[in-house]
Amino acid sequence: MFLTFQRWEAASPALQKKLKECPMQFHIEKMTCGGCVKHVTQAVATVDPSAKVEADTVARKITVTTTASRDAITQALAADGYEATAI
Ligand SMILES: [Cu+2]
Repeated sequence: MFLTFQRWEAASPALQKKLKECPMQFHIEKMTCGGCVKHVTQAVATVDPSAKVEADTVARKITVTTTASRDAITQALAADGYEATAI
């Protein structure tokens, strides 16, 4: 019983980190090619270097999995010339 509890405690911080990493989607009108995706990914990395970015240039959408806030991501993208709308 005690051992089980200890194991749960050990797993708990990792689980909490995972829960705080939220996927969020943005529409970026100007993101039309791989070059744009590179810029967008770099802009997101300035806020959270471990963020995951999945881009769809056809739908002009990105999915960002990050611990950063939606506002921080939007601001970083705007600063790089890519106006992003949270969807
Ligand atoms: Cu481009």
